[in-house]
Parts: sequence; C-alpha cells; structure tokens
Amino acid sequence: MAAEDAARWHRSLKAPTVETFDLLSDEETFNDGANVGGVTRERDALSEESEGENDEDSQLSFWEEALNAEEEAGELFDNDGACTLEEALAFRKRLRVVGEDCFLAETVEAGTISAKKLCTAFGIRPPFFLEGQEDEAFYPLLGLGICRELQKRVKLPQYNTVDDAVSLLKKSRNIIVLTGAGISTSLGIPDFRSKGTGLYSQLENLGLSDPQEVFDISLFREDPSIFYSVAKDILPSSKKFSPTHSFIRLLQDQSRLLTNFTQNIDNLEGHAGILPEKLIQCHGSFATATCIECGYNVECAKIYHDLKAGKVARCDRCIQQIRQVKPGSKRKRSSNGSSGSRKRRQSYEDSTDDEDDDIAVAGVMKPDITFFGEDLPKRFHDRLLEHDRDLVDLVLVIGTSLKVAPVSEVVGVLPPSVPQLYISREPCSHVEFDIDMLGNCDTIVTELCRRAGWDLQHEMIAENSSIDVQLQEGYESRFSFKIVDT
Ligand code: CNA
Repeated sequence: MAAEDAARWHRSLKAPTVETFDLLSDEETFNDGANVGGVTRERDALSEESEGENDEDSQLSFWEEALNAEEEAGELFDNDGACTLEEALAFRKRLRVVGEDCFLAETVEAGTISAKKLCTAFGIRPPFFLEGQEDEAFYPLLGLGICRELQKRVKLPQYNTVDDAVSLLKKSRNIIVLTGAGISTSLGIPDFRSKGTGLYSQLENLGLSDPQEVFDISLFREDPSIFYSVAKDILPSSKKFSPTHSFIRLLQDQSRLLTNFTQNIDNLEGHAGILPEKLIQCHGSFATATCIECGYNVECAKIYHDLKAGKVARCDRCIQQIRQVKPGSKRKRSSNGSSGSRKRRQSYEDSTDDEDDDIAVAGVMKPDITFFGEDLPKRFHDRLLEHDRDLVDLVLVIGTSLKVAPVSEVVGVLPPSVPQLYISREPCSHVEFDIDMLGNCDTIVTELCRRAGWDLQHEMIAENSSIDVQLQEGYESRFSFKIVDT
C-alpha cells in the first residue's frame, strides 16, 4: 500500500471515531474529569434517535446494530468470514500490547486480514449496507470497535477463578454491590431486556416501536396511561425478597457492604433489611409518588390500587383545590347517560367515576422513579464520587445488563485496580470484568456463600440441590452455574 493511501485510510479510520462517538454519547464530563454520563437518566446509546426519521438517523441505527453484535458474540464468531472466538481474543490482547498504530500496521495495513473480518474481532457485525463494498468502507467501523476496546477497563490478570471470587469476598471490607432488575426476577417481577420474559419483549408484542418510551418523561406528561398500563407488572405485590437480596443483607451484617447502588424501583432492598445509609436507589422507587402539577407528595400506598388496576392516579390535593375554586360547577354527564349528580365521593381512592371532570383535570401522580430524561438523585453522585470511590475494595455487579447511563458508567469511574466481579444470566460484553459468573444470581450467590462457609438463609434456597460450575469454552474467567438436582 502506498504511503499516501495508508495515510488516507488511517485518517478515514480515525476521524469518524471521534465524530460518531460524539453522536453516540452526548455525555457531560462529570466532576473532576470522571465521566458518569451527566446527571440525567439516558436510554440505551443511540436509541434516543428515532429510527428512520431521516437518512442520518437510520444510518445511525444500522451502526448501532452493527456495534451491538457483540451481545450475541457466540453467533457472530461462528459465521463464515468472521474471526473465531480464539482469534478475536488474541487480536484484542494484541491491540492492548502493541497499541493502535502498530496493531493496524501489522493487520489491515500489512494485508494479513481484511478490515471487514477484523471488525468481527471487536464484536462488530458487518452491516448489510456495506455488503459488497471495498474493504476501505469498513475502516470507520473498525475504528469505532478499536476505540471502544481501548476504552474498556483492563481485566486484572490475578483474579480468574470462582475461588478467587470467594477469596475476594472474604477479604473485602468495602464492597460496592451494583444491582439491577435480574435480582428480582425470581420473585416474578419481569426485568427490561430478557428476551421473551422482559417488559420490552412484552411491549414489543403490544406494538410499541420503542418500549423505552414507557419510561420517557415527556411521553408520560403527554399520556400517562401508557406508563400506568405497565407499572402494575413491576410493582411488587408482596414484601418478599430474593436470596440475592438476602446475600446483600449478609454482606451488610458482616460489615462488608460499602453501598448497594440499586437501579431497581421495587423497593425490596428495604424489606430485606438493607439500611437506608447503605442504599442508593439510583432510579428512585415506588415508595412515594408526586403530583406532576402541584408537587404534592404521598406514600405510594395511597395510589396503590390505581397502580395495580393500571388506572392513572390523580392528585387528591389538586382535586380538592379545584372543588374549592368552583363549588357549584356542573359535572359532566357520564358515558352511560346518567346525570352524574350522585353524591360526591369522599376521596379519589373510592371513586370509580372516570368521567369526573374535576378528577380529569387534576394533576397526575407520578411514582418517584427516575424516568429517561430526568435527573438522578444527587445522593447517587455524591456517594459515588465523594465517598465510595476512595474506599471501595471490591465491586460486585449483579443482575443488570448495564445499559442505562449514567449507572452503567459507575464501574468505569471506580479505580481500575479494584477487582470487579459480574453475576448475571448473560455476559456483559461492553465491560471487562475480572470474573464473570453466569446463570441465575440466586444460584450463584448460594454457591459463593457455600464456598465461603457463610450461612445464607432463604426459603427459596433448595436444600437438596448441588450447583454445577463450568468454565466456559474459550474463556479463562467466565463460568456458568447450574443447579443439579440430586
Ligand atoms: P435489564 O436491562 O432488563 O437487565 C437485567 C439483566 O439481568 C439481564 O442481563 C438479564 O440477563 C439478567 N437477569 C434476569 N434475571 C436474572 C436472574 N434470575 N439471575 C441473573 N441474572 C438475571 O435491567 P437493568 O436492571 O440492567 O436495567 C435497569 C433498569 C431496569 C432500571 O432503570 C430499573 O428501573 C428497571 N427495572 C427495574 C425492575 C425492578 O425494580 N424489579 C424491573 C424491571 C425494570
């Protein structure tokens, strides 16, 4: 390749990297340079762009699709024309050892591999709109993949096995436990993204093009009934908590828990006995609700029946105020033709009359959960950056796909020398953890406790079962856990 050509493609490889990442992440730099994605809860990267609105938007969504191929890495690496998993891991390692320039020089530039194939080593599926094009067309995408890889925290080589994880647990005194919806699914509360069972799959089946819209604050203001129609599924109907909640409580009882950052809104941590000073509910919770018009704040128990019935809850205080302002005003006729003159009910909770115009104009009650587009509680940032970052000695991430910013960036702002462990059903390919433990989190924490010699008590832990742990093929520190009935 002529020097001029090399310089040209190198430029084309690098320039869009910056440009597209700007588009990808519109993030603020937070505090002293630590990037936790600003203060507002964000939808999955790129998905705020509505698809197909114009060419640029639809092109972006294709890029997103290509970049997210890593999610189904097994399928990607099995394809013809793609790197094998072993090759992919070797390329990634090599990139870190020799750096970007040298890596490119000895691969694509030297002609030992095409950019299209090398993309697959970084979890990128060559998009269909580049099919049949010259290899140079894949350079920008390869640039993105390389940039993403180099931004990842580097795994600590000394921690690899499940017993390493157990030793870390036993010696740590300041553990950050970062949890997501996966720790409550065993109680029948669906998560967001599990295929088939997650809320997003259910909403897609209902024809919603972007299920995240349910939790979008501007849409809630426009039409709260969409949110109310699904909120009942996440709202727990009992105070039961899972064995994983009990495990976090156990860490607290052993004075090992620094903070439980939870993205969950089901409020079950409190029922499990996690102390308020140890708990950050990053996305708020269903514990209380606030009127979006007048700010009246109530315990969610007050609107529980409406929530459970999928009915938009209105503000009692607004209703009272409206009635005081226009005491003799006429009431709307109800749809069944009655005059609507029957006695006004004492409170909204007792009312079943959807046609009540006072109620219809009263403010809507919004449970105090953080919607996309809303700020996270200040406590989240203060605790993480002003307190925990200097103290943490182990990070345990459980039952989250780590796709919602800024919580997804917590692991990136903690000192990279602090070990990080991951427990979930699916691997999380955009973060480099030291040990991945895959399977049902209740099963995994049960096994960790057994190996640690800790007595984890919970009615859902079956006594007569043993847990099979297997190292996943092709990986040095990724394990699958399964219950084997004995
Ligand atoms: P998510 O994106 O749906 O990810 C959940 C992750 O947990 C996935 O990777 C699953 O594979 C995994 N998982 C599911 N069940 C299990 C299990 N039994 N054992 C191990 N892993 C499991 O949800 P995230 O928590 O990552 O996303 C954050 C959102 C989800 C937050 O904003 C929450 O408000 C929201 N959410 C909360 C709840 C709740 O409070 N229970 C329910 C649904 C959604």
